[in-house]
Amino acid sequence: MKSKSTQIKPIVLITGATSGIGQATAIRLAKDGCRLILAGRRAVTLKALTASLQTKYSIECLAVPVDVRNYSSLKTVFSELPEEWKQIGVLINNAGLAAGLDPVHEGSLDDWNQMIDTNIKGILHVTKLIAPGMIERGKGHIINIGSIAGKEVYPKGAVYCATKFAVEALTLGMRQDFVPFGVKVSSVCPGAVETEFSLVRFKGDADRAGKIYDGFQPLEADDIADVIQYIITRPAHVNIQDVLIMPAAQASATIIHRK
Ligand code: NDP
Ligand code: 8X3
Repeated sequence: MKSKSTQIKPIVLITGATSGIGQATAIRLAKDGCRLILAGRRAVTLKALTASLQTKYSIECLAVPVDVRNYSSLKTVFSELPEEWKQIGVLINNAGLAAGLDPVHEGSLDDWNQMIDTNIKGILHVTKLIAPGMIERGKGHIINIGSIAGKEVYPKGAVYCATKFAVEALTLGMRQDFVPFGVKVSSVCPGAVETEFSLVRFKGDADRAGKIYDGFQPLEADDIADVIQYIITRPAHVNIQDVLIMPAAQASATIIHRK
């Protein structure tokens, strides 16, 4: 039977491509022959990934070492892209993090600023720079990585959850703003995925991070890459608006069945 998926090979910009979901998505889309722009702060990791994807999959791939919190450096980097890289067809707003797990009265201002500036303002910064080209061309797709934490709040996670609730609102708002211009907007909202996420949240405490995934099988970054690939290969008239994807053993933000 003929597949209904669209065989497009767009230029795809992935933020947060140095690890986890972003990296898995880069690999998945490289296998599909997409041209990739990979962004993240760790320049060495980014360049190594870019080189390996170019060699392994014979694709064109550009490393863009940048911090999504810094609007002016993003503006410079994207305005200086070589002409042949400017027509970005798909933007995957994935860069994000949780910092700390504390009740609000014990939370750290630095953690709050980092989460708010990365998870909310980072998406806005990148979208503000990339969406106008899509609008001008009447075509494009933006995928925001939300979370179960953007649908349910859990104890000690108020600020991280607030940033992911904001991602939910931004996705809906962008969808409304961009629908007249033929630009699709989707969100993918995972439950627990085993990546560097918990190690970052607990500031390098590997024991504490590992315990998050004890006794059940979490999602893998590849599971999320699968969903992203599915979303961006739908026919032009289809927009997958929101996907909530959970480990089989996780029923809600707080209910995980551990053996
Ligand atoms: P990882 O920690 O493995 O990856 C996070 C990525 O974000 C890294 O590539 C990191 O790159 C990048 N990043 C963080 N801060 C910045 C910044 N200021 N500027 C640019 N890049 C940045 O975690 P995940 O892959 O799990 O996380 C990806 C997304 O998925 C996040 O938005 C997260 O909130 C979300 N998510 C994760 C879940 C999970 O359980 N793991 C579940 C639900 C959602 P670098 O350090 O090089 O800058
Ligand atoms: C990441 C999932 O539940 O740790 O967004 O917040 S959770």
